[in-house]
Amino acid sequence: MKQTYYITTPIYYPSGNWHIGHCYTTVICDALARFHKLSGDDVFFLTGTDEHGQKVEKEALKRGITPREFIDPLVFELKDMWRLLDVEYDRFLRTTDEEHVACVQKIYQKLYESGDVYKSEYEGYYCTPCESFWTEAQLKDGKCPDCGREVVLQKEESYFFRLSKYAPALLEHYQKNPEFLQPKSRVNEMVNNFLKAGLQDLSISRTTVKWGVPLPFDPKHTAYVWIDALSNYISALGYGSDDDSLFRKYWPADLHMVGKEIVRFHAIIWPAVLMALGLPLPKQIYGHGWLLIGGEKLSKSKEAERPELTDPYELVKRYGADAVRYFLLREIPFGSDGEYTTERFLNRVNADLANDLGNLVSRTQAMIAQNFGNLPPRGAQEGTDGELIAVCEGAYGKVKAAMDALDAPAALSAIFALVSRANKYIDETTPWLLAKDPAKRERLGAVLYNLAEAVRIAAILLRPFLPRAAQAILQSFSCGESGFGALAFGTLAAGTPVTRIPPLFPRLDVKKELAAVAALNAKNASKTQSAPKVQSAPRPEKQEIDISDFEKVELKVGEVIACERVPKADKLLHETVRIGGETRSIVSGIAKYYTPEEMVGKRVVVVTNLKPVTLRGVLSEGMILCAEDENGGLALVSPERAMKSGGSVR
Ligand code: ME8
Repeated sequence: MKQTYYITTPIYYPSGNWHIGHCYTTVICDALARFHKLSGDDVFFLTGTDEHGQKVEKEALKRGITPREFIDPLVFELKDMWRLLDVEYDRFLRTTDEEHVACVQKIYQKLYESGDVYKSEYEGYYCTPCESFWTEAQLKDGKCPDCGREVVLQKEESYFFRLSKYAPALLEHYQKNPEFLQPKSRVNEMVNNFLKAGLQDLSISRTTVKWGVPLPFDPKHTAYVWIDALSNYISALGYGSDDDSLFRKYWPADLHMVGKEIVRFHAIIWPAVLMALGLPLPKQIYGHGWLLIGGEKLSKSKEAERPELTDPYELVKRYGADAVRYFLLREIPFGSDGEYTTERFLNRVNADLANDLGNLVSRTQAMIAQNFGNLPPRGAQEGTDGELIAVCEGAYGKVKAAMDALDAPAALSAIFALVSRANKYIDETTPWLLAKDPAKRERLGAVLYNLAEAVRIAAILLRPFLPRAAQAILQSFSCGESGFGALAFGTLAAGTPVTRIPPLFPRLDVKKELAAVAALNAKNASKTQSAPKVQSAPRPEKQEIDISDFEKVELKVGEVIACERVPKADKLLHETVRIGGETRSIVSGIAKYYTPEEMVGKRVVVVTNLKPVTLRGVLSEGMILCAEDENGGLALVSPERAMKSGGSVR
């Protein structure tokens, strides 16, 4: 029976300092979502951005721009990162989305009316990077016990949530639902350090932070950013809105996947809020470990001290999305921390992807092409054929059991056991010798058929993890769309066209790569380490014009660096355009004439001083010029020679 599966990542702070550690949560969720989709489940995979709060307000102020100007380019950059990594979410929620803001207000109103929220005064410490409150007793050496950074003493009027009231019910929920929080090691901390020690009521509004959701019953207060953020898991489904069909269909969530440092918010505060709203709790919260460098949590601020390649854009550019996904999904023992080094990454890619998988695919295809052209007939079983077939047939059960336990490394290990068995089968059957003896042609055909099936089955199983490589392999066996329904050994028919593909993962020269990475890091070291990659430059005050004032129009050359379709708007594309030193979000009505993939990399002419507008909820800060034919067909206007982005058009 088709089951619903609702999976969420945390929503990301628009910091811009993305590193490979950030990709971990979302890549795992993407693999899980793809696995469930291929299993026939009705999946809703949610991710997004956590855009309000003091941290963003301060960063924008520092740059002399509005919070919105600060976050918009970063949000597009994050979306671009997910696109590069082949993350296929069903919804990207921004906490600045109108529906989310309305939902947060409804939640506050409901809690206020039920008596779970009261006004008092907050006096205590606040950690801005973590956006969390602490008492003096909770501090570690006077610093934030979570991140070790400075805290500030805060005293202000605030609304409080009666968190203390929910401690007994939460404790009971933990006792009755051992699967609620995983891995088990995280339960002790929550139960012993927090629940049994007794909970304090939680300050849930700020008067000193303006960049937030105003409380409906007292608008000089804004919502505490963690309550705002956690609410995304239900606001994304339309909770409290006129159309809550998604909420009724998908809630409670099957899985909130989060990093271990934010388990406390998800496993105590969020369930208490849900209880107060009278809503069912998520079925499971999983607190995964961290990617470490030198035993410490990988973070961008320490990059200068740790000369490793941690930039996801650079990693994907050099080694491809599948290699990055594979490392994250295979190398880190699930639930625990795992060390990251560039060398470890390169060795893993070489050993498993270039050697084991890559060689198996290319040897199998080359031998079929050289000896038969198309796929030979299956033939009779002999020797170790039965062993290979048994491994192929048993692999799905192992992968499924591992994925049900959320253990991606175990799932990949089962698939690569199949790959290894197939490589061993080549050594056992020595097809290159069979090829020399015309009397053995039938046996050669049978061996190659068995290998082709092993490769095809491995590729289907790899689809959630290495979507690109899996697709390329399956297409080369003329079965690009195969899902889990096509796993039976013997599915491929004799005569199926088999095309050879270029090496999927060319072998990397580790020494050369490490030297290139060192050179790259040295080049970047001169730049400010903590500066976001894409920054909204403070825009000079400009007179905004209407299109009729054409003479005053400012035109510039831009480069499209990312592009996606605007959901539920079949004419619109949403481009991220680099114009000199700044990045803009632009919506254009050209979806009928260009695909998002075609747009990326195009040099275009942009009207840069047009009044910004929001189209279908997406900010448009300019207009891309097009030529129109007599039938209304559109073609982009581009400089005739390669011109630098940012150059003016006169
Ligand atoms: O926490 N290893 O957002 P965020 C593994 N906005 N995972 C890591 C990591 C590392 N070195 N560094 C970061 C927030 N992450 C809040 C969430 S949800 C209602 C609000 C993971 O941008 C981190 O554990 O700081 C988290 O899961 C994700 O990146 C986003 O972190």
